[in-house]
Amino acid sequence: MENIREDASPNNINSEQPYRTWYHFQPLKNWMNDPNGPMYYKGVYHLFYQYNPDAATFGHEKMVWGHSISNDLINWTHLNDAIVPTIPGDINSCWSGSATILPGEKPAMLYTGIDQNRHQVQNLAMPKNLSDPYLREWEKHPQNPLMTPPSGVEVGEFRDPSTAWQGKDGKWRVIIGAQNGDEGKIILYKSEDFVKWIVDPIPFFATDDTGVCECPDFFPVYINNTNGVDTTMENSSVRHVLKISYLRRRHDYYFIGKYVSDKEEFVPDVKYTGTWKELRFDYGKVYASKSFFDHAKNRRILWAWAEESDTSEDDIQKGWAGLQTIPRKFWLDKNGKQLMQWPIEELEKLRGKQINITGETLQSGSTLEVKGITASQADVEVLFELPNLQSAELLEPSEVDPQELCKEQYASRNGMIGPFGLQALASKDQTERTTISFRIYRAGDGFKCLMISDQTRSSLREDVEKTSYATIFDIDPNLKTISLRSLIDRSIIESFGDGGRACITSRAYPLFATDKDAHLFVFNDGSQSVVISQLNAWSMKQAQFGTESII
Ligand code: DQQ
Repeated sequence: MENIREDASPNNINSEQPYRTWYHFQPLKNWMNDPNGPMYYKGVYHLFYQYNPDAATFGHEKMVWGHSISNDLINWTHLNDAIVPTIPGDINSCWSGSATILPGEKPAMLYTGIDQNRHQVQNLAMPKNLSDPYLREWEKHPQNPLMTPPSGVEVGEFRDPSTAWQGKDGKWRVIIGAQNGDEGKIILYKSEDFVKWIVDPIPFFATDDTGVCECPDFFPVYINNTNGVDTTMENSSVRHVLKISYLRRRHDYYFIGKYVSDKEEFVPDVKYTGTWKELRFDYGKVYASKSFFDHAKNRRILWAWAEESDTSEDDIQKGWAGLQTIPRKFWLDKNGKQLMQWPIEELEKLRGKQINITGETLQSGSTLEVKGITASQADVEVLFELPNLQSAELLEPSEVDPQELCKEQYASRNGMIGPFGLQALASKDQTERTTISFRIYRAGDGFKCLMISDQTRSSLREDVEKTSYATIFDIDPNLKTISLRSLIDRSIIESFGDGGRACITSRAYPLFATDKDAHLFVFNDGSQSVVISQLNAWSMKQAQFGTESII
């Protein structure tokens, strides 16, 4: 890209910053949270994000939209902030929102403003110059705000417009997260011209006892096809997905269901239960995710904010806080019951030196070091060959909250098949390590796999949060192998189990296992041996992060 300076890249910063990442998206400094308005426009990918330009902490009065561009979603150029408080309708902050590409390839950003009364309202911003593929300048619509809190919605809990879509009647629809008391709501608005919006009196979706629904995302996914599809598609070849970020739980949940625009109705296949059984994109530390349809490559891509787990004082000292996950392609599983995810293929361009291990048996209690790569920045894919599943221990009761299974009473018992997996960001003596493991159970008539990212020994520092994360999923009784891929990047580990069926992102801040002192191990603590059918691990090169020179 022209006019790009690389001298301000984080590459220089990294040597003194063991937790600053090499290939995950982050601004040069300060606080970042939600991804906003990701899109592809005239050959360029755009990512906007919630940003505090002044500090490494959330800016209560001055959040703006940071803006970066890329050719490949991996190497980025940071531009000037795109949307900043300037009008009464956003003078106290520009909060999250989404991009819609209007006919004639015109991007339109609906975003939440915190207005002069500290009420939450929805505004529209459009690019000043459509012939600039970088969309450097944005202007706000003179009629802003276009939506103010409707009745039955708290004035301070009405936010995060989704990407809009057109119903069969040609009218635009958009959903907005809201709250009334304990009830979480998703409010639907309709418009003919994208400026005058009429509220639908019946909430599009509502959940009791959840509190505010943040960052709703609503889009179709193909049945039996991994390609993505434009947000407006509505026919028998697709199902619909509604994603909600529930603030009280700090997790993103999604519902698969049927959408009928004539009736303004979304009927989820499974109702919200508020239990551990809810579907989630990621069972680890991510929040406020947002997807977009990448029409250049016909795929739907998910971005999500990976929050810090260290203290606010640490963030101030580091000078930054917040990462974005590696963009993930996702699609509906063949079973129609869940989404599958995989890091975008472009990431593989950063793969450097490769190590391969084939056909190695891991006896009970054994650990094998994966040597020869930069273990603090790596991409690891392992395929484990499983013993006969009948030898797995029985899970009783067969339905247990996987978070419970991480606790001492279960975890201290070594299993028959597993735990086995990876120890990442580990010190040589393994006293520090983040353990990503599988454990197989017989449960009822079938089999289940428990996937855990165990953070309890992730750092010898005492002042960082070390919550472990877990999920459990059904596996085929004839399953012979199971795969694990982990993207390790200094203070973040994104793990994808069983080809993207289960994902867990964790943050780790090792005291000793940093840079050249970080190690990677494969291990098996189950009574039965497992075989490393194939392991490939790559050192990861740094992604390029530049800033645009002032023109
Ligand atoms: N973050 C934004 C809000 C949104 C929340 C403010 C979710 O718009 O609800 O930075 O993390």
